[in-house]
Amino acid sequence: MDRMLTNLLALILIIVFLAGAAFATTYYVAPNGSDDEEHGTSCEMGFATIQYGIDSASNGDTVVICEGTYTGDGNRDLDTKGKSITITGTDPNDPDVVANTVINCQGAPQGKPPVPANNHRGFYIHSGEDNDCVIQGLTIRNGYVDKDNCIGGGILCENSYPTIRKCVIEACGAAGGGGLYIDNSYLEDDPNIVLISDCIIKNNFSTVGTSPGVNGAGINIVDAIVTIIDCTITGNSATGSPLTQHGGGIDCVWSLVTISRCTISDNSCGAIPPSPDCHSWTGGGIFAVGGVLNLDDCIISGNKAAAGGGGIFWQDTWKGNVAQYWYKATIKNCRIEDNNSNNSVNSKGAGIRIEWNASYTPTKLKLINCNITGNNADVQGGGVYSICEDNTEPNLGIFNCTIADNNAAGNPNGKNAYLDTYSRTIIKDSILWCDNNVPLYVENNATVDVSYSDIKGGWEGMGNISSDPGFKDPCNGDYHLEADSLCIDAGDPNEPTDPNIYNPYEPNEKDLDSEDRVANGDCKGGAVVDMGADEFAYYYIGDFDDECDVDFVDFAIMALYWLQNQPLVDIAPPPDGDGIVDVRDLKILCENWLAGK
Ligand SMILES: [Ca+2]
Ligand SMILES: [Ca+2]
Ligand SMILES: [Ca+2]
Ligand SMILES: [Ca+2]
Repeated sequence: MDRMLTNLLALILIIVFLAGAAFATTYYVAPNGSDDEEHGTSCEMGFATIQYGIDSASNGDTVVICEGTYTGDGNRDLDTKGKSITITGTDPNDPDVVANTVINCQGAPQGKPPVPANNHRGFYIHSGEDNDCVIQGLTIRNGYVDKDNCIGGGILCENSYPTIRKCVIEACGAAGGGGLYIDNSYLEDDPNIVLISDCIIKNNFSTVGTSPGVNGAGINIVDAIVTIIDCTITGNSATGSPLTQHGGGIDCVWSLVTISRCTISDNSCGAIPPSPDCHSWTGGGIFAVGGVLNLDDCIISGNKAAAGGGGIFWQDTWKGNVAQYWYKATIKNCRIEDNNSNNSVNSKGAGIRIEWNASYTPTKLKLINCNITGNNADVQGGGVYSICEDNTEPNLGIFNCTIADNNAAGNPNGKNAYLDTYSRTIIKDSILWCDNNVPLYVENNATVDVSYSDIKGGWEGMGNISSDPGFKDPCNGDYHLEADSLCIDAGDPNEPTDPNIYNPYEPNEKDLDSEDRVANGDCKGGAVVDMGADEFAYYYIGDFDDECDVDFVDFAIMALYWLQNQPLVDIAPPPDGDGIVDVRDLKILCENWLAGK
């Protein structure tokens, strides 16, 4: 580009930036402030109420909430009124400051339903706010809503796309979405999403109120596109209704939801007292129906649901506005462990319960690189339970998963995976192992195609073995492979490039530890995928020829490059060397050689 033109463009950009910066105003709200025009200039001279700060602000402005506890009208039921503004604590990166910057809604003072009902939530976002409407660095506590659909105890977000980050939302309640309720009325080709990042959503509740349904105690998502990243969702509970109740941690219906790097733990749903046949008490950690669920790098642990899906319940049946998507789910690099499903005849699938309705095929759920361990169901399928109405094509794919040591009291077989009526499953490069029973059970016209997997007791299919997988320390939850495991380099030699209908692998695939997915673990031949969620890799410094031994051959390779700049053998000083192969590099080589590595 012409240089003068480039300079001109840069100048214009600077002017535009300065103009924007010049007009952006920061308003302050403080516990001992005053709502008048003289105030709002600092934490010492703040407004009294957050709503006054919001009302004073225009697009691009910032409302700083100074440390302290905010109560009463003007400091709850906050309406962002469509503005692209940032509402922030003084230091969202400091958890102590966030903990000291509190919106106490006083709706549910004890973290449970108040008597009489006292309806106040933290924020009501409903005027088409975009991602530049940011709420961050705040603690929102004790919100409660028992009227107008009884949704969104902490935050209610409708038809809007705010960013909520570095917030704590706790001890809030409503029948739907005790912590947050998000309803976007999602429109086709709408690129907007609700973004929730670095938040802690804990000890919220969904309870009966005046609504028969009780769903999504932590977060309830309906007809929306939502991304949840780096959040902890814990201790939330959906109980108390004799009718439907699901989604202790997160409830997703008709939505496109991505959940990454989150911990979803110790959430629960289920009636008190338990009813023997109710089917609705599902999804202690996550309940997802009729949409797209992408779950990666998450820990789903210690959650409970009476009627299956203690960790995760997924169903394709209900049809919503996301009709242009297939109903599908990808659950990748997750640890689904120690979840429970008890006290119901439908206590099936404590780790994950999957239900299919063939009328919406093609539907698919993929489990990739997941550990599913230590889950416990009263009836069937401690780890995985899948059931389908009718179906002819594969719908469940289990790739590179370790499904071990799950329990199901009601059926001695299929404790790890129980595939029921018409379910069509592919299991590949996986380990299904338990101490005393058959880990995989198939009945009622369900089918399974197992290959390159280690199944206790054996299973027909290409490349399958039945050999103790050699887990490192399974009693303490460590399902990594020991160096002598026969699962190492025993997966499909064509993976991960072998095309199949699921195409489960992406470029630069990683295992559950985020280590390279295909590594040469047995020091023979080339790199072959392992069975299970862990890819075992040797790495010996000085083993330049990758045969798992530091020896004379490696010494000879180093000699070849003596006093040269050769990164392959420049191992000193660690980690990246210094551009020359000399006596310091030789010292490390010799140390590892003598150590027998
Ligand atoms: Ca390998
Ligand atoms: Ca690994
Ligand atoms: Ca070597
Ligand atoms: Ca060196």
